[in-house]
Amino acid sequence: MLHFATLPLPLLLLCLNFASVVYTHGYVAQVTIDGKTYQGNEPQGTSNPSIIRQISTIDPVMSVNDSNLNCGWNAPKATLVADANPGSKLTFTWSGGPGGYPWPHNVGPFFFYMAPCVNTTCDQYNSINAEWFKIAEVGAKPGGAEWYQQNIMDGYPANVTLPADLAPGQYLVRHEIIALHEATTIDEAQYYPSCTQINVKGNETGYPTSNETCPFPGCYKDTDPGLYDPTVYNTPIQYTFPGPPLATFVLASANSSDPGTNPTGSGNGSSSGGSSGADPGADGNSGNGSSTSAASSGKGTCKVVRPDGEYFVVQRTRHRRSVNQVLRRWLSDTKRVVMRY
Ligand SMILES: [Cu+2]
Repeated sequence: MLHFATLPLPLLLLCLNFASVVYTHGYVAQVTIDGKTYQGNEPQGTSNPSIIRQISTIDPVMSVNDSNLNCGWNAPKATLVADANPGSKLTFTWSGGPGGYPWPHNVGPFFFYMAPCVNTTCDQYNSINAEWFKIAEVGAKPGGAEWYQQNIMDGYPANVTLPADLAPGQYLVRHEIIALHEATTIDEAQYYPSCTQINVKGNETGYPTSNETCPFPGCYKDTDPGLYDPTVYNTPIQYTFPGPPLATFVLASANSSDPGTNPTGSGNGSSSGGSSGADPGADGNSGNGSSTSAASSGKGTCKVVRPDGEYFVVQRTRHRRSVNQVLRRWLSDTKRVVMRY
């Protein structure tokens, strides 16, 4: 049902009188490895040399059986491979899409998987054959009032530390956000996978066991409690991560390598304890939130945000009527509408 009365009237009128709608999801715009920055390519944008496999759309993958669940929508191999080491710190900066919008969701976990690029280098590796192991899973913050994904919406990167015992070789790092804001219905979880190509140096020996790996698609089932979750809005958040368990060599090699720069707490926020070195939202020095508010507060634009984080940016055009129809339909499945301007 509609609750337009909760909108400040002048802003509502602005939104309904201007037009053209941008509906954002997101992609990985940038990765840093031990402080060195690598740019990603915008979906549909120019394909510059990169270590991040370029996806074709910011839209989510919507099925656990979709081959795009592997490395994201239609992602070809990337041309570069970046050096890294056991214990390297990786940060992943998300964008809501071309134009500098922020990541729009804040309900659900995020993950870091790895897979060796078997018998070749990662710039030549077809990831559909990959056997993935999990090095980090990040869910609710301590206390269970909100998810660490909120930090990404706030413009902070998602961080992970590579296992201290990781064996050398070329690997894909599969970083994935799962947005659960509509996962009270089966098959409505949104998957945002991304693959980054790295070459791990050193002479460590850590490796997963075969029962700790699985392919994508294949690691998830649509009935997994962490993917179909009628209680996802209950607090404190109770959550069961989907997919394989954290690889035991990751748990065994976990140490106090967290540099402690995270203002919102350290660790991975998961109930599995220890491990993983995921340090979500650590420093915030590469966030994209500030440019976003500037972009969306320009003359003739406004942004309508639902409590679950989905939002529209509305801009001035001539197609007023169709935009109004879309907006009404979109607002009608939320209980409360919040304007962010
Ligand atoms: Cu989205």
